[in-house]
Amino acid sequence: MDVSKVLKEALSELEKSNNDDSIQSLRVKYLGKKGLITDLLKSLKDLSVEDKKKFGASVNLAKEELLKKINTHSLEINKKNINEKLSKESIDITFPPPISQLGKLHPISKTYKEVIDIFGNMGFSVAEGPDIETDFNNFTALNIPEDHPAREMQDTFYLNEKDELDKPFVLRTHTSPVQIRTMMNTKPPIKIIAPGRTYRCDSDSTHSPMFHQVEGLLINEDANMGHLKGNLINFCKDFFHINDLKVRFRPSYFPFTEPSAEMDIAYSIVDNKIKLGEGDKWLEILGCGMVNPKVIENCKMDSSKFQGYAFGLGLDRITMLKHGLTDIRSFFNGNNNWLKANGFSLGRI
Ligand code: FA5
Repeated sequence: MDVSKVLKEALSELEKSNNDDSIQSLRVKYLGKKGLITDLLKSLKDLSVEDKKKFGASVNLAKEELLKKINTHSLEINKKNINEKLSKESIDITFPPPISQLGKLHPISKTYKEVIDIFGNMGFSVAEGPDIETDFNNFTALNIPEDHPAREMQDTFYLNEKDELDKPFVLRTHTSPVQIRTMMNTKPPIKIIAPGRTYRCDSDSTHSPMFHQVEGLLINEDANMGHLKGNLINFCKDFFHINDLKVRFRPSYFPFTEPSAEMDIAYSIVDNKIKLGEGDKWLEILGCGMVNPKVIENCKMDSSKFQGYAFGLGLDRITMLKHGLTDIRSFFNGNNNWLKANGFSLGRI
């Protein structure tokens, strides 16, 4: 039988095969157990030694060539078919997803944005500080020396690593260390807010080990308590959307402000729900005061020339109040159904 004729036929059939199945059938037809080329090899046994050598070599060459061509053709066809499939299946990443699959904005993210917008409109810019702080920035520079009872009230998490003063790093207990960082690095006038994560060893329905605060700091030559109160009252009216919001400032104590106060907003319970802004009950939302001259001096500024005010408010708490949410832990347990029910549509921010 003519080997080159069989090979020619096989190669021409291969040329026309355009999918895996037809290539596989061709392989069986020529190289399978009962294939045409295999038959040629089987016929060797009837030949003389001399012919066996010659014919055997030519059949083996044909077999090798066909096998090689089948493999190359198969790879090419696969590549071509995949590319065709991909071009048909291409995804338009600019195409909006169905409304039902849109994500929701977390209530705290919404508060974050609103707080920045409202204070931004009052001329405050945003400053940032790290979650892992030095003992000096978080406590000492804020006039909370070692063994001061105020450290007890803000018990927190310490790292094994130590800072350059040989004190362990601490997860910041409030955003107030951003006051120190800003005063150390900026010349007055200073007018910043610093929103961010904070940490304490607390956990119940109104206290979370990780929560959020926003710090405010204003330093110039003539700031006074009246400016502080005015700005905070305006903020609350804007944030809670209540024009005649009833508030009060209650004397308090923070080592880093003097005098210090806490701001409460009035509320009442109507039909088992909190009604904000009026009534005879009070909810604390923030701490504030005039920056203690000792803190100004700790930051290498002249306290006989510069003065200012600071405040720190709990973002999680005002979010709960505004949206009637009762358990702070629900913010952080990653429950997607909760977020679907309590999050905000991205179109409405
Ligand atoms: C402070 O943290 C002061 N640094 C605030 C301050 C800044 C006063 C500048 C004066 C000048 P306080 O510990 O009260 O203060 O916390 C402020 C607010 O953080 C609280 O009113 C509350 O809303 C919130 N807060 C405190 N602990 C938690 C907690 N574990 N979980 C959720 N919110 C908390």
